[in-house]
Amino acid sequence: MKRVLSGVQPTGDVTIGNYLGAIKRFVELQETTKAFFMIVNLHAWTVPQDPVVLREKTISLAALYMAVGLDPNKATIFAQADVPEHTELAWLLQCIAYFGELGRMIQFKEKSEGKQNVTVGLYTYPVLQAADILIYQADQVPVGEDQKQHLELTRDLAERFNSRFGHTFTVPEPLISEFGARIMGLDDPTKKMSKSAPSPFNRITLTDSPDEIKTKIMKAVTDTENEIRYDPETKPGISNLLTIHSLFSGLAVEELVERFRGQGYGTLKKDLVEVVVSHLQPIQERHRQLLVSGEVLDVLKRGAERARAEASKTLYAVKEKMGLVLR
Ligand code: AQP
Repeated sequence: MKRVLSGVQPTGDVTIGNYLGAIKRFVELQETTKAFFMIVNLHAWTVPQDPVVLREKTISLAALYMAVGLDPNKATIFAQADVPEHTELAWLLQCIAYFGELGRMIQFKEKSEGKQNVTVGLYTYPVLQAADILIYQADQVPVGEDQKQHLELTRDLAERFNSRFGHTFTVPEPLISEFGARIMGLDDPTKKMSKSAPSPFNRITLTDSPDEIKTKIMKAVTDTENEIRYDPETKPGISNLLTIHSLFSGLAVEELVERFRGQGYGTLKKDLVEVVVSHLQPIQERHRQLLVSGEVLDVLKRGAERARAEASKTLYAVKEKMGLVLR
């Protein structure tokens, strides 16, 4: 059975970009693979966090995983900081990673641009991400397009380690959808939708109320024409709305273009509001129930135990090859 690993940072409210690009696919993958889905709360610390909020968001994200359909009996659901083997392996991988290759990471450049006191953690976190993946011998990693470069680094590190020390790691493949791997910001459809974009009008979150969803979609930036057509180059706003509609409604983009032919952007937007609200409402209801049930901490505890049992096997093999096992 193939192994799959992925994660989401508890750094704000999960967006429909995170959902459509990654989490929605986790639910399908848990049926056919040995799956590990984590909440990457150590990665969150690459930028400043409020500890109380971070703890709350971590639990809320675990509840959201379950609310969208992840089943702790099928997939291992855990928090990254509960499995210390990740950071130990990350250190060892840092000792084979090159300074220059980390400096080329686009996310590092984007997140550090114009900032003072950029942390070493922001620079080295792609190596921790590599450790997260390699420690479970993952074959596949379902991610959005923004993570492609980090996955390349993970593959390079795995291959470098294997060629220096003998076969140890599975070299993972990214699983990036052909469609919807990059949901764009509603306020600026030339940039990706993001949890941490400064304006709340950039994103729809999975916990937004129907009114918030309506306001954000109706305000979404489009263009000065009035033709509904899919063309991400010249019509990024409308193309993004069509993409979101298609992924939520299950209707093909061509079908939607046909259905809204000759109608204004307002009609498409109103229909999209209904589609998104009706998809998110049951998830939000289940999310609320899970948060009051107290079940989540238990799931994370059991998940961490299962994850540690797997992770410690790989870590032992690595330490043995590197001359670090003494007894
Ligand atoms: N806009 C997007 N479209 C499709 N997929 C996306 N992902 C992120 N944004 C989009 C995918 O969501 C997963 C979880 O992302 P993450 O929490 O690890 O952090 P990120 O990639 O940096 O996403 P954000 O939303 O931009 O978070 P912040 O603002 O905290 O940095 C990943 O698989 C990602 O590809």
